[in-house]
Amino acid sequence: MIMSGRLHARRTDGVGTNVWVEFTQLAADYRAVNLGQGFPDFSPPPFIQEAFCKAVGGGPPMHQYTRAFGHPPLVKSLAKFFSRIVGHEIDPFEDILVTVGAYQALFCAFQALVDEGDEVIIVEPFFDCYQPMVKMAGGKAVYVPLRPKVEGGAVLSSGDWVLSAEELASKITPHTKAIVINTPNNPLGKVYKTEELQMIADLCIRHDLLCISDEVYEWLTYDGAKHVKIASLPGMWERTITVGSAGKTFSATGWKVGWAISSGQIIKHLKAMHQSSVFDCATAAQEAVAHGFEREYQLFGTPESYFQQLPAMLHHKRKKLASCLESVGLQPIMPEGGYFMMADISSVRVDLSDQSTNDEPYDFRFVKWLIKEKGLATIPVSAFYSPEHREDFDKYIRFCFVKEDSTLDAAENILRKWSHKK
Ligand code: IK2
Repeated sequence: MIMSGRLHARRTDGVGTNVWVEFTQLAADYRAVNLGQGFPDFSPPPFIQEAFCKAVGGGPPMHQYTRAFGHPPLVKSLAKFFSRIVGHEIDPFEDILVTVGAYQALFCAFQALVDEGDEVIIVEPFFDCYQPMVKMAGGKAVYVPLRPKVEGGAVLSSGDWVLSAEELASKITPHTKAIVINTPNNPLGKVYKTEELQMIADLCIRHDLLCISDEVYEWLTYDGAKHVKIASLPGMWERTITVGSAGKTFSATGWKVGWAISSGQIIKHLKAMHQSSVFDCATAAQEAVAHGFEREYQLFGTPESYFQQLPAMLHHKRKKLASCLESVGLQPIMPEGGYFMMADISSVRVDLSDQSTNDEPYDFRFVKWLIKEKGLATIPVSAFYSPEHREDFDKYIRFCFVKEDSTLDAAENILRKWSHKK
């Protein structure tokens, strides 16, 4: 019999099942209409599917290992594309690491940059993997919430959630290594304005901090909101790690192609983590994504660009979901960007006493009830908060609107039936 202490490393303590594992399984078990996990249930655009098929038919090299840190055509097209946006000449071979989705880019960043005892400031709500990744790197996560500025009325837009410069500055200590932001934000949909990014940049520069900027939804902004890269602000290129995802960019989340872009001085450390973990990513998928970026480079700013077409399509889906939620009395927070919409459930009266897990946050119990009793899957928003702030934000649930209209209609039917019975 092996002693239990020998069956695991301490860095895994407290890193249990995450919300995706639990709620994706529950949605499948109950065959729920799934507005939970953030993936499109429609196909990627034909040009990227064709690029993938062409890559697969492209002969032996497409089926073998490629360069460990990124397939050359892909790093070249990413460098060409993003140099224009960041306003800095990006070196394809020094400044970019291609990863297994944005997830692995984040993992490499935390492993490569956070030392034992370092503090990492995370803005809440945050994509939930940041916290265990900081912990596994030996660091300490320190949280600062975006707060709704309530001026005599309901919070109607993600733009109403703001970060206090004083509160953020108060979290910085001599141990602080980095600030993590996510814009457009998952789950809130906030798109940081230039002034807000400048405030964060000023603190990073003043205190010599790194910035990890998760920008996987960078092309998805609505109603005139503009995505700005913090790496493009003066003095930020050399201290920002920008994380991106082909999955979100081309509606192909299952391809799991992502990247980290920064100065070569930083990327070389992420490369060390990558080569010692996965080493290499799937060649054909990278080849297809390279074609996608080449196409988008040519069409940039035109109506044919997918980076214009996708947000235009999602704009309608977002409106459709918002009016459905409003009509059944769930107040949505209109997202300025991204895949998701949060809705306030505090006015909904539901008897959750049957939920056996009373020690869980209210929104967890509510979402389980919604899946089991009504057949509709969403995600509890307190999963995107630290344990210390979870209770303050357990009256929201998150809906993904990047779904076929028929899926949104099915969700609407469920909500309408339920609201008539209430
Ligand atoms: N960063 C953010 C902010 C993400 O939202 C994701 C993907 N999350 O989607 C699941 C959900 O919220 O329902 C990632 C990183 C990871 O991206 P990738 O799929 O490229 O690894």
